[in-house]
Amino acid sequence: MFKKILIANRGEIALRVIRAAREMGIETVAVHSTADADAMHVRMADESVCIGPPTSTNSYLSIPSIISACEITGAEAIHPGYGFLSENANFVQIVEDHGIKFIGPSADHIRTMGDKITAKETAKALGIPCVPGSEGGVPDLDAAKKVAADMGYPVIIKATAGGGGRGMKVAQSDKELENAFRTARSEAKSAFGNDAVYIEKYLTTPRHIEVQVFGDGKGNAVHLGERDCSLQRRHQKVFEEAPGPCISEKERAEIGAICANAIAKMGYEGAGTIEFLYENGAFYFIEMNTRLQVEHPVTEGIFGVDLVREQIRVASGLPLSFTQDDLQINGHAIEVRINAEKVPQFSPCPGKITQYHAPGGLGVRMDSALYDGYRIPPYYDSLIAKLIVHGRDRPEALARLKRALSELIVDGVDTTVPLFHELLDQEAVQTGQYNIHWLEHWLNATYGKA
Ligand code: MV4
Repeated sequence: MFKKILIANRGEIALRVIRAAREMGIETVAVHSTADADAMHVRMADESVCIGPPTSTNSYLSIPSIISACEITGAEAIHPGYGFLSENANFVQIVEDHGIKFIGPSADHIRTMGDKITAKETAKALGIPCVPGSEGGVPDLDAAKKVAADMGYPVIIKATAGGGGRGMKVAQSDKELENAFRTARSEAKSAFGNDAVYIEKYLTTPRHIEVQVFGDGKGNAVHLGERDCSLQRRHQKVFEEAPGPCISEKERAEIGAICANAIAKMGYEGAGTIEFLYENGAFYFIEMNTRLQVEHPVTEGIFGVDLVREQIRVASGLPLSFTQDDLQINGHAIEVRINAEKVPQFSPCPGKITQYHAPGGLGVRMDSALYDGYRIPPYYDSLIAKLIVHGRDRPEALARLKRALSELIVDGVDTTVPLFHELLDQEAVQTGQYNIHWLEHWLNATYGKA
């Protein structure tokens, strides 16, 4: 096992990794920008290294600075958290070239899944059900029209270098396709420097269901069920739950086995998420994320496992500490993302926290790097806390969430907390009858079109 690891991240996820490492008897190195000198992750780690100025490009994204911090402190491995360098295959290559272990999948697996056309081809070859669409990339408008004619409208054009909702265009007809295809291509070129696009049948009212997988890099893999992350605004998730309220035990076992088998066959190492759209009882692969996700705690809640501990274990060459048969779902978990943002515009709201009080009690977990008097810097993501609740069933989890939110105090900045109080009063949220469009429709109906 490693004696010391470096966490190439900040905020709540840096604390999350430090906590797992400490329980395993591993020393931790925090890295930070000058804007984060007073941040909680710096205080909580055993050591820290300043890696640059406030802007991420020159600090949390600076590969030379992070490698140097590793060499100076003698850290043997790097945990990337999520975001920043977590899915950067080039970074992984450089880390490994320096004899440092990257806690996560290989550069090749990250590269394969980062290119969405290759990802889909790989998924298909491994037996994962995919959205009907073009075989690989679509070279020109004529080819696009042929694919659309075969499938029928509506269709969606996606950039291979996109993902997470960036670089997509929907077309309802041949007429619209002309514009959509040209725009998708040129936007992909300017945004990603890669104009390759592909086409899929556009699913009109799906849910976003993602399957948590874990591989040991030696051909063994398990799945940890699904999360429903359909409540999103502009491709930013706001509320996530596990298990999915509309997924049966049979469906879970089937899609889970397909995903675990695929991960085993790939020889994938570490945590991964296979994203699906779910409509009319069928799963359709869209993308795979080769990192630990923000919403991983809901899966931890229902399975009672520490996913970061497992990431560190497999990175050090140890086997997973559980088998598929050991994994049983217990109850229901929900996470809400608390952002320093003003609702309904969701405009960032950095500033000083004048009073902070975290909720507690049975089944309540608060993952946050906030403290009384902390100044939220304006340079980074606006996520300031994740409130995760666990209950014996979904109604209990919802009641617990409402109770925990009522205990929470975050003063000094605007947050998304009032939004969650309102959301919990909505029938669609109470019954779980929502899809990927529900939140935006509700926001428009409640606050007016932005
Ligand atoms: C789709 C789709 C409908 N049909 N693909 C958006 C994020 C990216 N991961 C894929 N996305 C979508 N792909 C087909 N064939 C609708 C979306 C989509 C969406 C997906 C998940 C969660 C929220 C979403 C919001 C708008 C569109």
